[in-house]
Amino acid sequence: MSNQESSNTATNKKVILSGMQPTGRLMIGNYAGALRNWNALQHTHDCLFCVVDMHAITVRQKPADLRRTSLDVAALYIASGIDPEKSVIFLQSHVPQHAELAWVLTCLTYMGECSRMTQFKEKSEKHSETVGLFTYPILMAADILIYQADLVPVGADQKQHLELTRNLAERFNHYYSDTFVVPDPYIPPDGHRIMSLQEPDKKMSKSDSNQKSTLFLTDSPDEIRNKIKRAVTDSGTEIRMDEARPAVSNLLTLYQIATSKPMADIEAHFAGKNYAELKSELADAMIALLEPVQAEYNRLMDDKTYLEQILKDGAEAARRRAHKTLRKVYKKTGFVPAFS
Ligand code: ATP
Ligand code: LTN
Repeated sequence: MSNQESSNTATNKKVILSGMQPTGRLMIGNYAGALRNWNALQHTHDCLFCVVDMHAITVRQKPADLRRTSLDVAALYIASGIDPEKSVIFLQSHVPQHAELAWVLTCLTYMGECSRMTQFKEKSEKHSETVGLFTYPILMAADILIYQADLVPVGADQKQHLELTRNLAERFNHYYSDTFVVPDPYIPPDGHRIMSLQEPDKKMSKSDSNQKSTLFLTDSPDEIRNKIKRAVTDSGTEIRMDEARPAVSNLLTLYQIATSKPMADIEAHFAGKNYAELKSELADAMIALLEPVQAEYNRLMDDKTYLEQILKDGAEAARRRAHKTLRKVYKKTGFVPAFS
């Protein structure tokens, strides 16, 4: 449990921090596994959502792509319902305190703690084994601890990083004195894992090289219809959830995301129908789900000044909060305050 109470004494709400990497266009898995829950949480919690562009460069990025995708991700946060009046939305690189805290935490982290991270092992097989990839989880810990977050909504693959974050917070608190809230992971009760449309035993990913595998939030109705039509199916004809038939189960899960209906009703609806009918109805439902998101996204991209203002205000609010924590940390560490 937390060593300290939630830092937001003004609102008495628990603080939530989460983020996504701008490593590609957002897709339906990001919506189902994260954005939908962030949306719900912002009504009851004090939420900060960042676009973690500094994490994205742990894997080589083309500068023009990174610039475009970072704004794209921010616009899609807002278009899918994250309300800038309720939540703080910002780009990680606009708040230098993340990197500054990360350095202090780096000096408290043992080599073994980073080298046992499974995501590091997986990513360093596919990409250059840089020190940035190695210390990635320490920057993530800084993202969280700098805002004294109580809860961190993440997918199961991030639990190990959260564990390190907790250990670092406890280590700092123990060595210096109580400073950080020790955050808990928040694994959503109805978390859905969306699988690739082409290889249903692999998770859908925004950076998959095969674009047919992924339903992007900005895909046109034709693209959505075509990708769903070409999605692989399993043997057998029955349309119901079945662990042994990941392809049909994935299509049904997507239908549930798009319609918010209970799975039992969905299975009853498709009883006796065929794959073509399922795919056609799923495409209709997905197009209807994404239509308002895309309309809002297009509006935001057409008027960049509004988006830029939100990110400017978000970064200012985030910097104010981050500065408070960093000042305490520097003082406790023994750094001489800057002379004015
Ligand atoms: P990359 O392809 O760059 O590894 P990704 O698309 O797999 O990225 P992340 O940026 O790692 O996704 O994740 C952002 C958020 O979206 C996380 O909270 C993660 O749990 C969620 N998420 C990602 N992919 C899926 C998926 N297929 N199903 C459900 N949730 C997902
Ligand atoms: N590692 C996370 C992205 C991320 C994050 C964070 C999530 C970076 N910093 C802080 C929650 C809180 C990912 O790859 N999904």
